[in-house]
Amino acid sequence: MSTRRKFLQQSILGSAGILASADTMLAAESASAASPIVISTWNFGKEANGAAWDVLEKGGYALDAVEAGVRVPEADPKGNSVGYGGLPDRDGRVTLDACIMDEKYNCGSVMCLEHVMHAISVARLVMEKTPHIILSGEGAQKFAFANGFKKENLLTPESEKAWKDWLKESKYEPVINIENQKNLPGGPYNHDTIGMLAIDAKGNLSGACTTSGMAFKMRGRVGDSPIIGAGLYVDNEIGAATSSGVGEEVIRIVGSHLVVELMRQGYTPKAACKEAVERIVRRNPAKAKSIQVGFLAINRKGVYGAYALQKGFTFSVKNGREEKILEADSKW
Ligand code: SD4
Repeated sequence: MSTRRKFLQQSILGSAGILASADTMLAAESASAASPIVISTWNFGKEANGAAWDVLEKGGYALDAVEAGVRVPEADPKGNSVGYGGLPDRDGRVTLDACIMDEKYNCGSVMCLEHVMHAISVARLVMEKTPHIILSGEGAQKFAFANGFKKENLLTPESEKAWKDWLKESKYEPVINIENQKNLPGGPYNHDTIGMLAIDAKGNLSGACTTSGMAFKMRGRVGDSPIIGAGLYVDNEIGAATSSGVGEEVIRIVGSHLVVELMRQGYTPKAACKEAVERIVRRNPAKAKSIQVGFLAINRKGVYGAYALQKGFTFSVKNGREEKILEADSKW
């Protein structure tokens, strides 16, 4: 089939909304690798992508784009799974996990960071200003304050109320697709971790991932999101991947790195995400049925794809031609 015919066919499928089930080929088929694109997890990625796009469309750097993008949900008190307004741990403390990675394997991460809204920007500073990759807890906070970050209270009255309600039974049962649970604070704005991947006009990739982690986790618990290779991985030669869902299951399989390595072996982004999900299922099918994990990936040509354990894992896409929210295919 000629490239033009393929592109037309793809456009028709796209306008009929059928693209969600396929690896999306628009960027690969219709433009060179020098077409900026940004993709991110969940519906709230749409607004975040807008901020990233402001950087990308001016020819800006993918790393600046992903940092600017994920700062949007970090600052939104209505979202209860990222940054300000995030649901606390079982001791009532909001603790943030975040990491960032550029096109040269440079990376930075903060774990269990308290009282600082923009964990992603602290992670970037760890990458750029220290000889280390990860700072955690008190040390991460000290570093943030020393670099001019303000001390802030991240626990909103809504999240505090949800925690107090939770304390009555104190049962730890992670909720699948928390964004669909209308009984939690924030109404339609409940969402999970944001993982964002971008390609800039030079064809370079970067990624960022930031979260308040699983609601009502044990004090000190760290999920996949700030762990390079688990919640996020970027290899400029191949592509990038990120994840959302129950972090423990993602860490076990070093999920995002696995997805990138599968793409290196020739898997399409969606097929790579699917294989990572299947690995979680093979380990413990019963457990896999009761939780959500979703992977989102892009290759260096701009082809992207996603796959999840359960229905309802959405992701947002923006490039020079379109802006949309898609639902990933899923195992169940
Ligand atoms: C974690 N992966 O802390 C994060 C939370 C998340 O959907 O993405 N929830 O395990």
